[in-house]
Amino acid sequence: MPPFRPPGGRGPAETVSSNRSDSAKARPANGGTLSAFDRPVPAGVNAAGFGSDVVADALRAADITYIALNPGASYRGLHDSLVNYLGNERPQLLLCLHEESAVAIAHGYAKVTGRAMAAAVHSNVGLMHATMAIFNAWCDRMPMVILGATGPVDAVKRRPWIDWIHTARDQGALVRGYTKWDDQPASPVAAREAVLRANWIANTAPRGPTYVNLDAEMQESKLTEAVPPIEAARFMPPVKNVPAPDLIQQAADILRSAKRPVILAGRVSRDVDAWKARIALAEAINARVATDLKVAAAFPTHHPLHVGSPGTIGMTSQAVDAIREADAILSLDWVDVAGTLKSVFGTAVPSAHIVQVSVDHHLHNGWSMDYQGLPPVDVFIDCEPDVAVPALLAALGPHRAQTTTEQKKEFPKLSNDKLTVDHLADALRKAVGERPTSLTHVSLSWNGASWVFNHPLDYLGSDGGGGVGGGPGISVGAALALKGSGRLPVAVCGDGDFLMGVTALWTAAHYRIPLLIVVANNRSFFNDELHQERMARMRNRPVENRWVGQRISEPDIDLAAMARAQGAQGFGPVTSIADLQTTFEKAIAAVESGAIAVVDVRVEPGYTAAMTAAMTRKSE
Ligand SMILES: Cc1ncc(C[n+]2csc(CCOP(=O)(O)OP(=O)(O)O)c2C)c(N)n1
Ligand SMILES: [Mg+2]
Repeated sequence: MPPFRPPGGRGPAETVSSNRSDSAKARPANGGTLSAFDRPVPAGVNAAGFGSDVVADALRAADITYIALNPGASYRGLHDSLVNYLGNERPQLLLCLHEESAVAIAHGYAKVTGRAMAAAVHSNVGLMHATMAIFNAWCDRMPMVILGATGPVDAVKRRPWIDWIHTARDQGALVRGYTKWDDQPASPVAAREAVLRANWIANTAPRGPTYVNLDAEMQESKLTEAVPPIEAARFMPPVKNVPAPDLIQQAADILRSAKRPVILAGRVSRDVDAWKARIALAEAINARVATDLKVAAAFPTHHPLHVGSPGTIGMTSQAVDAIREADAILSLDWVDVAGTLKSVFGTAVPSAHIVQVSVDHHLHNGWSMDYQGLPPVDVFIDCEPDVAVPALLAALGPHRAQTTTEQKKEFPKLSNDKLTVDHLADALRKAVGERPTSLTHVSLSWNGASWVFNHPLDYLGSDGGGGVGGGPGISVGAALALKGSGRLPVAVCGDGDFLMGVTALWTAAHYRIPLLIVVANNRSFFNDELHQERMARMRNRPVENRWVGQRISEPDIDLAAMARAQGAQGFGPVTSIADLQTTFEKAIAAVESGAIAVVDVRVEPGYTAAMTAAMTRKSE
């Protein structure tokens, strides 16, 4: 096969070829519209001449569209190759003001597309900045290729002082506990293989971040001989796990004979056909379905079979009751089956038959406990839910969709005359109206009953790792992937989350990535006020001191000004319920004209009853 040439492009003599670019273009949401930004003058380079040119070719062949980065001398060779050899296209650099937002942007992009983009972070220090965001992506099982650099590994080549402090013997050790794979290749050809492997492993379920650490000397070295081209796609074959037929049959038998089955709809894809198949399965067996705000939309929340409303911590009483009464439970890669059962049954083991569909165990390791407790499972199906659900439907045979008597859900009642997060959600819902909308992030104070999820892109899930500060960057990355899709990306961030990740906004402003960020600003790290309240109650100490070391006031921070300072449009602070909807309408108009807009809404502190109850548990 001849080497791939970009259509109408300059087409340097690449050292890898790819036949995968056409399929990439066919994806509906991949943000492929930033080509007008940051155009370098043509460098006239048309053949790989340096080690990092080979790495750049490999990134293009791996179909990496964007590299979110914060720059550094450790990868100045690669940076030059991306700009002057590949012309800053496929992949295109996205400048970020902090490594944490570079990685978060890659995370958000993967949440929409299901595919890895790259993030580049400088030596040990950039990687140190990136770590929390990498952990978030790991816990969220989102693919990305992280490029790093070190060295020169050969001490003789190091500049005094700075190259020494920025060289580490085992830099990958910083992130090995929460990446799927890492490598430090010693030659351009080995680096090419490492990039293809990193991309392949990241995109293969269970997905997650991978890290390739590029020796500065290897990048900057002149190629002494031509690198023989390879056909990249053959080194990244698609991997599919197929369920064992006898286990599917056993699971179908359990579900068919169950009187009160429950489906826990967890980590699933953004695919519309898979969404419909889950609905068909639930209707076929008349299963009640619970969903979870920790992960993206998995089932229509206003379907009669959906129980309660989704939450992040703590479930609604309807979901708890359904699980308590269940005689069969089907987990579609639910994030925490053991914890959910514990919150319903305590230490007792439920008598319901439990079917688990998951590939997650393939990446559990000894460093991170994010794999959660070990649940009792009667039938374990080792594949992704998207594959298992149609197989289960087929094994169930012909069936008639059953009707259900469950009541239609209502939005939260707005009894309080103080401005709460429920008021915020109510006005936002009305301002958004009929527009297709993707909630890219929600605050801890968000009430899952406030919104209808009716499409797999309606909600994209949480930060994954509970690392506060991920919301803005993840939302910028998701908005990048949604750009041009006709969907309105909307993030609802806590003020603590917003403030920690606020510089991600500049990247959206610079590349004209439309996004609405609403800050549920309770002027506090309120989550932890509840924890201090709990401590005070347990120790019989004054509860009224719970705010000390938690409140973000005196001075109040002008969040809209922080947005404006970076080229975003800032609205608020909104302090009255009456102003909410009109302010959101103005902000949405700004977003629809291509801007990133931020609305600061001053809300009363408070969480849902289910969340508060789950958080303030007694220590056991
Ligand atoms: C990086 C990081 N630091 C601290 C915490 C502990 N923590 C959990 S929630 C929270 C408060 C977040 O504040 P905000 O985003 O304003 O949400 P609120 O609880 O006020 O609704 C904190 C500090 C964390 N999870 N991650
Ligand atoms: Mg807060």
